[in-house]
Amino acid sequence: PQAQSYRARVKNFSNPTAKAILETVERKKSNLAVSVDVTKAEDLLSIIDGVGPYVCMIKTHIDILEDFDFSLIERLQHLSQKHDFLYFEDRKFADIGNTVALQYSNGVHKIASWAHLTNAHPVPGPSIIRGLSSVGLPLGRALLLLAEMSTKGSLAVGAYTTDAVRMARQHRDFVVGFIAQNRMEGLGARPEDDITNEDFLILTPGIGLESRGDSMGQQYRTPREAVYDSGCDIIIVGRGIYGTDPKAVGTMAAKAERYMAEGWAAYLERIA
Ligand code: UP6
Repeated sequence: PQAQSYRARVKNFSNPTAKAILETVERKKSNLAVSVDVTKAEDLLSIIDGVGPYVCMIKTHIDILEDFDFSLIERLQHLSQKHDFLYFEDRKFADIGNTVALQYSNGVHKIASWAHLTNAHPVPGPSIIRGLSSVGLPLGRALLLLAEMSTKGSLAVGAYTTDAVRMARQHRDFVVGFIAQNRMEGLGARPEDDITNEDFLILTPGIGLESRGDSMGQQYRTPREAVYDSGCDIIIVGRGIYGTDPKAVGTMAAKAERYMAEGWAAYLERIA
């Protein structure tokens, strides 16, 4: 998959969200997802409107908004149509199947009703996938497992990562890839597993051009390190784009354009 174009990989997936992600990346020539981690709905909307032309995906932490109200969802959906991108709610589910199914469909956020993609920690085992897919699969949604993390001292390494990939392999209709730092195809495959055309989407956070980390354990790589050196598919950039001033939308748009260009150049170099 590292050497195949995004377009050629559409056929490797049965899940409609996975196909839509690859098609959007190809159409917009952007493998950039912007993580908009702000606490005011108006800032969220204005940043999304500013960076929207340069992204294939917007990643949210909807639960950090101080003024969330479900009417916001309609405004978010309007922006995704205007700018042609998908929503990834970075919920990091981590409970038993029954509980995550309720968290995914209910509560004030009703994540499954609007987020095309969400993610889960594999720590509870395969039951977390069954719980989430009972809600998301009929809606055409998709799930990523967190196989690795970008933080210093992460416990998601070695056998944990391998077992995450094995879990995903058993649920390819709904689990379309990973939050990870590296490619995962074939990892931990058993003789009975058919991995000939195995393809996972690798979305990678911990991306920055101007810094190598923060004071709380985050570690950054450049778009080229992630996409060319490690073969990741989509770069996730947060503070590197929205910075410290949530009102400086013009600056953010320029930064998003730069990350998009670097991410795409690294991809073209990779498939060349
Ligand atoms: N995120 C990581 N690392 C992971 C998983 N998720 O940073 O392994 C998420 C964070 C944040 C974003 O929750 O929303 O990606 C990274 O933000 P930043 O670019 O501002 O550091």
